[in-house]
Amino acid sequence: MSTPLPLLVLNGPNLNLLGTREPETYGSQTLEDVRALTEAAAAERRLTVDFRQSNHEGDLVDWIQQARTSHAGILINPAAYTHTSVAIRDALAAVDVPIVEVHLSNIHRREPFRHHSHVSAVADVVIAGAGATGYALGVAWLAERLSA
Ligand code: CA2
Repeated sequence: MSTPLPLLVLNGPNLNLLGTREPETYGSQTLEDVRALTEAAAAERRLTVDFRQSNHEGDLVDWIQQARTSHAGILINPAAYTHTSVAIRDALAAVDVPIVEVHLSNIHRREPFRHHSHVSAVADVVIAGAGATGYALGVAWLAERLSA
């Protein structure tokens, strides 16, 4: 049997600062902690993860485009680009793999400018408010979808 393609896990701007500020909103885990729990959730299901973070919209667009041929599914926390980026939305719409949008916080319980996501309309699944566990939940859904 051939090795399955990895899952692409993308993290948008400022998520590299996780664990350093605003623990009441984003939890106290660092992005490295989130990487570890995401990799563990994937490994339990015999999948691997390609975990990346960028503060630059173009990097995220390039990586999404590349995933068309190199990854089995995408889990993305677009961070602030959730609410602003038509470019990320369009890139995701052009990829024919399952897509999970994840947010650490419940964006609908926060400021009105966070209530709209450009990404949700092109995501298969949206998870918000489960903290870092949302990444593991997203991996579980992707694994189930890919095995179907
Ligand atoms: O809840 C989420 O996961 C968000 O995607 C996080 C974004 C925010 O703009 C979205 O509305 C919701 C912010 C990520 C920045 O995270 C920081 C963590 C610690 C210190 C500073 C920023």
